[in-house]
Amino acid sequence: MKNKESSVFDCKLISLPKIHNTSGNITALENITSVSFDIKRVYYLYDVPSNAERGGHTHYKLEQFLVAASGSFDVVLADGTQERLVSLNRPDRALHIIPGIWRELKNFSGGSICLVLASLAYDENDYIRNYSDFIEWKSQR
Ligand code: T46
Repeated sequence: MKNKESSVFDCKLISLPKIHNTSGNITALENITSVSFDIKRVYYLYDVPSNAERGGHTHYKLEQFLVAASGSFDVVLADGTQERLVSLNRPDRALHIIPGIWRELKNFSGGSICLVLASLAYDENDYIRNYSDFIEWKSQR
């Protein structure tokens, strides 16, 4: 599927493996077995004020797994036609965001951490940060 044609419903919630122990749990993620793309970059959002909003952009090529490693937050996905709200609140669940999807992150709980596994190195040229530009680009199918 071309990124211009991607839909919010192509973004899936993925159950991550959890090794349970009475003294605490472990989730280990490896390329291929748990993540459907090669992980080229890991970053995380933290110390986010509860009234702050992150995101507000789309990516031409980047794929990501978003995980609430701690706490919770909401992700609003848009594809130019439909919107979808996904709440993340478990470290053993990931939201797979495919290319060509607008995302906004909000309602961060205190102490929350948004862990991101990404398929590419950072490249500002991979972003569309203006919503009107995004809508125009999506409409050029
Ligand atoms: C996404 C959400 C969930 C870098 O220099 N390297 C990096 O790897 C990243 C991610 C950011 N930056 C710089 C670029 C900006 O000057 O850090 C600054 C803040 O980045 P941005 O405004 O893109 O942050 P968010 O939280 O809005 O978005 C980030 C990711 O950029 C994005 O891919 O999906 O987290």
